[in-house]
Amino acid sequence: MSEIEARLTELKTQAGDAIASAQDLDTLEQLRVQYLGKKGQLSQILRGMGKLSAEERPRIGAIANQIKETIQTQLDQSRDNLETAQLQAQLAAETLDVTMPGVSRPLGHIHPLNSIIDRVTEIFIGLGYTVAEGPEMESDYYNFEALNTPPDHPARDMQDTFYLPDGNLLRTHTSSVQIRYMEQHDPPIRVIAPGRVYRRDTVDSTHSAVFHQVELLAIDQGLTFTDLKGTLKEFVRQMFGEDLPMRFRASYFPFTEPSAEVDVQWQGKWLEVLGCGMVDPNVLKAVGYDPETYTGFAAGLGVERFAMVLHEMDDIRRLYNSDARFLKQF
Ligand code: 2NM
Repeated sequence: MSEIEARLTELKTQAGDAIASAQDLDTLEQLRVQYLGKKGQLSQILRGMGKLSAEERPRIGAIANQIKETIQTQLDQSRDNLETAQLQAQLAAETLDVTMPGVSRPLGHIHPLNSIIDRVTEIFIGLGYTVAEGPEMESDYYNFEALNTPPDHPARDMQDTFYLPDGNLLRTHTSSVQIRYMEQHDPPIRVIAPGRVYRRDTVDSTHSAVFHQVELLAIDQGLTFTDLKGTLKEFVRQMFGEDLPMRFRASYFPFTEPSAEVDVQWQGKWLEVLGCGMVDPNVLKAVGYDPETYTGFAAGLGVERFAMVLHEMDDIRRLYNSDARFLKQF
């Protein structure tokens, strides 16, 4: 074996060992330059080829080429392996545990009372009504006097109404809003007044000193009790999703004449759901409407009562406890 052939064989062994033990891509690149680079060891050995005889030169050339290819193949393979290992290591380091419970960010929830108010409001907006609001602290005038409620009426009693030290009071119904609205608008009007109202009731499973009402009012020429019945019938149909049997029982409110209470037959039972009537001429006069020209009807419903009936709740106080486990059901 010629000296050059021995050096080539030695190079092949050395390169193979070095490449096999390379641990990273940078080392591998250094080895490539060291062995196969322009000034690398293989080139250096081949520079001595000039001294070879004409017969030896092709044979040694072939061996050199083969060694070059072998080293190149080893470099390629090692690079593949190292790249794969690097990727595996990166993936392992970045692993996400997709079974880990997430951080829960619960959404807020519409309170069942507000969702009833929203539904009632939507129905009356569909019937052409406007929504009006007014103060919860009211004067005696808007809460009682303008509503034809005589000074000796039991509702005006200290026992039934929260009076404030300055002579004002907490409104006992949203009819006060209707009075304010009528003062500001000429007929015809159609308006609803949803809101919070106050009464000095002893709290139990069906009573609360603070509760919510929606009252409706329509004033126009020629409105009759039949218009009232038709309006309430359509409201009940939309609210309960079907035509339920209804009955009107004669009743009394200071601000309506005649007055009635409305019962609806729901799941076999008669439930009282509304109070209503034709607006008393004295109320129309109080806001400057001519009762000879205009008539109107009004009705009021208790929001808590609707919530309890529709959701089969047994205790009104659940609506005020702010226990999300209960409230989020509705
Ligand atoms: C009810 C029952 C009957 C009512 C009357 C008025 C007003 F302002 F026009 F006089 N607003 N709401 C009314 C009538 C309310 O609630 C049970």
